[in-house]
Amino acid sequence: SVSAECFNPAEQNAFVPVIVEKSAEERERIERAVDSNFLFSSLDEEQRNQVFGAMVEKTVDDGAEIIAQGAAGDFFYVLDQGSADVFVDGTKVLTYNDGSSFGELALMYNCPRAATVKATSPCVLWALDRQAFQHILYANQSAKRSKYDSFLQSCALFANLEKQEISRIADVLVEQQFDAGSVIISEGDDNFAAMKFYIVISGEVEAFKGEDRSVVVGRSGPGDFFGEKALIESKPRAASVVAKTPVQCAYLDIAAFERLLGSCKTIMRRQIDTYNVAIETSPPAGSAVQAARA
Ligand code: 1OR
Repeated sequence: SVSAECFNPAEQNAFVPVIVEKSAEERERIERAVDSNFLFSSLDEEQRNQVFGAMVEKTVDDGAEIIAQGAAGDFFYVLDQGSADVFVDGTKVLTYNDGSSFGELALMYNCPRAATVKATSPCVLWALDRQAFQHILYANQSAKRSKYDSFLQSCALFANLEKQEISRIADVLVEQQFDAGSVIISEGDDNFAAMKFYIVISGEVEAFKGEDRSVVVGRSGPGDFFGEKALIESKPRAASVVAKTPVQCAYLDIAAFERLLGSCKTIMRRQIDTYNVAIETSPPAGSAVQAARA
């Protein structure tokens, strides 16, 4: 097993970012590709410029192995155009399409590649080398560990996890704010590659069924989670989830959810089992049942 020790930028020699000139069109393509990506979500403008500057375009043919499980980590990739499959020990576990990113684990934890990623069409990728990744992207990420460790430890869902496992969740979660009234999850959505699992940090969300969103089927508040059902059951979103107040959430993408929360699925399934009962009885606000049926 691999240590959860983070790369510590303070221990490294001064880093001089390399800038590879980009056209406005190229820059726009990178921006679009990383729009919803967890590693880019908390960068300021200068850091974004550094990352975009350091990225190099790579093209690969259909069938090419972009990453080989077990190899040393060299690059982090953002998929600009094309599709790729992910294999762990020879079993296909995930499909990536435009805007997906991968190859962060070996760079974050200095461990061998955890999966093989193989192009299933001609692909255009943006590659960020290890040094730039660690200095710009990950230096920024690791601050979240101290910020979120204790909150996550207080969540009932993670009660059975080791401290190191919780730290790894903190490393990859993304903060997202929602204004009151914004739709976080839409009923019927079946775009699995883009699906997320949410933990409520502050505020309250409500889950609705039906187009007019008149029937409330659940509420979640701080420490509750939602969005697990579609991921666990591989079914479209069963309800819409809307911010009732301004809400601060932390989310994991589907790959991180599968990788890090496998052992929490029993607890989640127990919650899912309560949903059908709760739908008829319209549970009181604040009870834990509710983590939205989505
Ligand atoms: P890496 O640097 O290890 C392979 O290179 C990449 O595949 C890895 O970073 C992730 O970005 C990506 N387990 C491990 N790595 C995965 C997984 C994964 N999915 C994508 N990658 N899964 C867990 C399997 C138990 C699959 C989750 C759906």
